[in-house]
Amino acid sequence: MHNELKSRREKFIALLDGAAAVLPATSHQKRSNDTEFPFRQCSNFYYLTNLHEPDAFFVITPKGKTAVTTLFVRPKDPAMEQWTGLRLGSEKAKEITGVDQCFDIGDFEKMLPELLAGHETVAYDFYESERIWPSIHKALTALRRKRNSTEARPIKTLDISDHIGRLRLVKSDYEIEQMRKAAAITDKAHRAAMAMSAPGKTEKEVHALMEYIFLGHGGDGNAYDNIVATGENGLILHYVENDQEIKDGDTLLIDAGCQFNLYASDVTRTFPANGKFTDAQSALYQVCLDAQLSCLNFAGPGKTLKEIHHHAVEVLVDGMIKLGIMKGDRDALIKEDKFKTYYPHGTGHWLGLDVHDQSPYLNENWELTNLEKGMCFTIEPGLYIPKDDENVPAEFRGLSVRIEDDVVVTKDGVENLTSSIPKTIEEVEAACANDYKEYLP
Ligand SMILES: [Mn+2]
Repeated sequence: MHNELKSRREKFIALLDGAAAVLPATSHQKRSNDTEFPFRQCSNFYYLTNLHEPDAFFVITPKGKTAVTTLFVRPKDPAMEQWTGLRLGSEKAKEITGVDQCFDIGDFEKMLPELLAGHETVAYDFYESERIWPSIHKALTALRRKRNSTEARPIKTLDISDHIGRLRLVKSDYEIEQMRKAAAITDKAHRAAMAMSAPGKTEKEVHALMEYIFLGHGGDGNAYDNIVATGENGLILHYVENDQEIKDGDTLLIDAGCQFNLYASDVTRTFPANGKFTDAQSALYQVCLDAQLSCLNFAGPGKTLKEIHHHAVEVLVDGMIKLGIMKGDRDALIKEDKFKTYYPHGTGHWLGLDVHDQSPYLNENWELTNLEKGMCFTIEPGLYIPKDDENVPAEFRGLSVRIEDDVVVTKDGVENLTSSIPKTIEEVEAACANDYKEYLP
């Protein structure tokens, strides 16, 4: 892991161009009164340190071609540890991260001015401003008071959000391995959901089953709030209540992925509650599947997410015209955004430590990012037919379908990391007939 971290830091330092960088860890977030949400480390901090400690800071101060790496963590405190769990302490944290030096967090504000001195620019993620700026401001004020100092002090700021986002966009072999492990657990959870769901069961039971599988097979839990949507709930794109009963004749749209070592998987499948699609459901499903498979073929180095989206829209609109859901000329329907009634979202997003990974969709020259080997993203076309849309044949009203896989760009295409999860109509119906206990830990 040290070599992996070293290589990440070296690439990051090259982007800093001499600027001193300050990165905060996450703190616990209040849930209610004196309880907290489970701790989840800030992805950027984790990317450069591999540390799960809350309330820590990481400072990188370039000196010529190299840089000094300094970490600040909470001190060992047996009394506090009895209540809130073990702390690493500076010695252990230094060992795990391989940084040059590690101090107690209490020294952070005291030492920050001397770390920043000699640098013209201080770099941080502007999206973390609230947590990091107060400390930087204090350090700059302290440096400013040294009026006779001949040493440079920061007079510029640099937003590292896009820099680190683009760095994180291209995954190392180690990272792809973590994403494969997340995908393998997600496979079990979706298979179990297909097998266990039945009329009379509830969304909540399916949600709980998937959580059990994520955790029981060694994952961190879910990578984002599970969407377990039966029937018309599938029309709500971010439905997370998951509290309704499953009814005969409905489909379930499940968008849920396991997080493994903080790496996300993000998978959607749609399947019939009673194990058999109706004719209308399978016709609509097949249109979405055709678009998804076609995008998997189409994607590869040099393409952009926008081109993949356009490709998906073409296949979806063709299919909808065939089913009588849309009428008119395909190109005109696309040009006038008419398809957005039935397909309102994009076809994919970057994937990694964050389920919507941090990189912008534009490169350093503000042009659309061309796909490169090692980039990970999702391919997730969907169709959502409003229940009261009288322009649409009655049998399709209220139906929804989304099919989503996670891919990594290879030298001549993409590899589907979640290809093992049942997807064709035959595969899905067969998976619905299985025994969910097969997938339990
Ligand atoms: Mn997604």
